[in-house]
Amino acid sequence: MAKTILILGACGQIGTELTLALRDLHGSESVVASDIREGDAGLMDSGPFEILDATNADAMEEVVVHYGVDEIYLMAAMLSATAEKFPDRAWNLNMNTLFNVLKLAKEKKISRVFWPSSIAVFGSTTPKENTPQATVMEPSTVYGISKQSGERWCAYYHRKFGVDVRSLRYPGLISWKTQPGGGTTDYAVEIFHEALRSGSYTCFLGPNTRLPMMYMDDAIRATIELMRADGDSLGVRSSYNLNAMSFSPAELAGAIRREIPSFEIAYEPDFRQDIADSWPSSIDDSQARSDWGWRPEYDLEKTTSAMLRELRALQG
Ligand code: AKB
Repeated sequence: MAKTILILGACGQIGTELTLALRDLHGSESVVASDIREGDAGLMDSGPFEILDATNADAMEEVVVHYGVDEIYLMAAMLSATAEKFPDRAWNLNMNTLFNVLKLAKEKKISRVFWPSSIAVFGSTTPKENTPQATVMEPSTVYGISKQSGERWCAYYHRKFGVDVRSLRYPGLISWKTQPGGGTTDYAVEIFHEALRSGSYTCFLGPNTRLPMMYMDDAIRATIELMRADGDSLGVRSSYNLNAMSFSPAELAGAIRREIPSFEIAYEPDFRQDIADSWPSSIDDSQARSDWGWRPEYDLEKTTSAMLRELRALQG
């Protein structure tokens, strides 16, 4: 029998594309999307959808039992910039949803869990270049603290109860289908929309702030490859470092200017600059490469061309 997958937070930036990719792979009826609000037509019309608050453990269990769910992808989260404004809500959402899912797995009501972590688990005392898989981790943001705690809980549930939980430390994600919301790396998506709309962009990070980034197609492929990997080969049950490229706002503006020579960028750093300054500039993902064969496909040039091409096509 085909397995049934539940996506929590299916209407967000990653959730939308992940749901569509998993429906392509496993068939529409096998992938149940859920969120606290409805998503775009592409998501709503392509398979089953449930309004579900992932902090509500009973409601989650009802959906799991009703559909006979085997695997959960928990994509609901409050990102770094918003979490600084609403620390209590961020902690509640980011932690309690994870506990709800891990508990279902511990009780053998589901068999596998995906939970996203982030480069935000690192802090200013972490080596900034080529940040290793295992290193000093002293996150300074509410979001980073919740992700680091979540990683420890994932490793604990795996070791103590045999829960098959798998996780990636996503860098900033660049996508054209759905906008991000409330992150520090969101500028790298906004800039493309503004380049095409107005020909200029004012960036909330300074010109030389280099951060790890990834095109969404790579992130979705990484997620699916990790979830299909042989569990015995996975040496990391907290969360894997994942790398594709690193660039600064000035470098991204330069790549856009190669296609739109008149594009202009200005800089007005705000509170998100401090968050970005505490994160790594580049990531060592050698363990993901050796354990389950991870290889990125999109660099800065390829990402820039794909984003401009797809957004232009959307505009018609
Ligand atoms: C954010 O900026 O908060 C996220 C992340 C790096 O996890 N995109």
